[in-house]
Amino acid sequence: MRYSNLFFVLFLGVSMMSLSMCKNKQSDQIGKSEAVTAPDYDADSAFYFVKLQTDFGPRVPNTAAHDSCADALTQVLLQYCDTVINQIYSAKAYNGTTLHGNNIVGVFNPEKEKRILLSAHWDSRHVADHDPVEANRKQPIDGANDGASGVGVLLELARQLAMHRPEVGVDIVLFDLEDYGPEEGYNAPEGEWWGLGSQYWANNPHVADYKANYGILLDMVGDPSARFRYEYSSYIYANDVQKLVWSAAYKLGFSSTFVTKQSNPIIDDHTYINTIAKIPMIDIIHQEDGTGTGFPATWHTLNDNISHIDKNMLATVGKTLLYVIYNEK
Ligand code: AHN
Ligand code: ZN
Repeated sequence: MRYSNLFFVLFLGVSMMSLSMCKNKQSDQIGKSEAVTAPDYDADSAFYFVKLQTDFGPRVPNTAAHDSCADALTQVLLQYCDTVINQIYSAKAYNGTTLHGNNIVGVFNPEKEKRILLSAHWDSRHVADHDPVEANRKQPIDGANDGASGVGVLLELARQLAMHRPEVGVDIVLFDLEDYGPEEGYNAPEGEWWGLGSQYWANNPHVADYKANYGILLDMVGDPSARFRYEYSSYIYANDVQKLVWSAAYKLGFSSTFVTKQSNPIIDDHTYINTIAKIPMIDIIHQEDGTGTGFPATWHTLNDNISHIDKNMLATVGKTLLYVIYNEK
């Protein structure tokens, strides 16, 4: 399964490359100067990269599926990036379990001073503690939206960056151990139990003295009805980045998805990038009123599976990021 997936990725890479070369040739022949500010972003390919992850089943830390998925993600990034680093570490969970983490980092243009940090978490939650069916609440989840969607968007973005090199440096950091926080009702000891992987990276970046101009975190970007608001802690730490990204979305016609309305602050991986690494980072996260959790109805349930992923929403977010990246000089 994994090898056939890999061949599909390779095939997709080669076929898309030749497609885009044909396109350039054709526009030369017509002789018109197209105002192309960003290359194409392929919705089907982004969806493929989400399914590549969920096909392993839940990617819960300390399981074989988790480790196999790490290998697959590393292989994909190795095809597209200049350098790939696996940052291996351990962290203590709220319940005393020692978790084995792997932050996967793909680097474009390592020599460039000006850099953009792009992130999502690739682990999936160990318990469906918000499932409507009580009997399901100890089951692990696929995390198609919560985890895999953001990673899928970034993998397709990496494929595009390999075909059309950006002028700035780009670091894709796929955080592990984001979603192993205490389950609903658990009396956890005092501590920062979410975002263990980003806390580790913020204290131990993949290169010494790492700097980026700004960062963008993706979390739950695959629901067909996703809406992204000005999440309040991003607003406090990185409102300029929000404005930059939201105005890119507006230019592309995505103003009904990226809305300029403030919403509640979230503790997520960007929290530690802002507070520990001191890199201004926003969270593009789907928040929703009326579900009782502040998040979409599938959040931390068994319903967070591939059947609720919309490839066009993945492309909306991916195109917005590409626009931002290609407009940096
Ligand atoms: C808290 O619930 C404290 N943070 C949510 C972060 C998260 C979990 N994002 C996805 N899953
Ligand atoms: Zn989660």
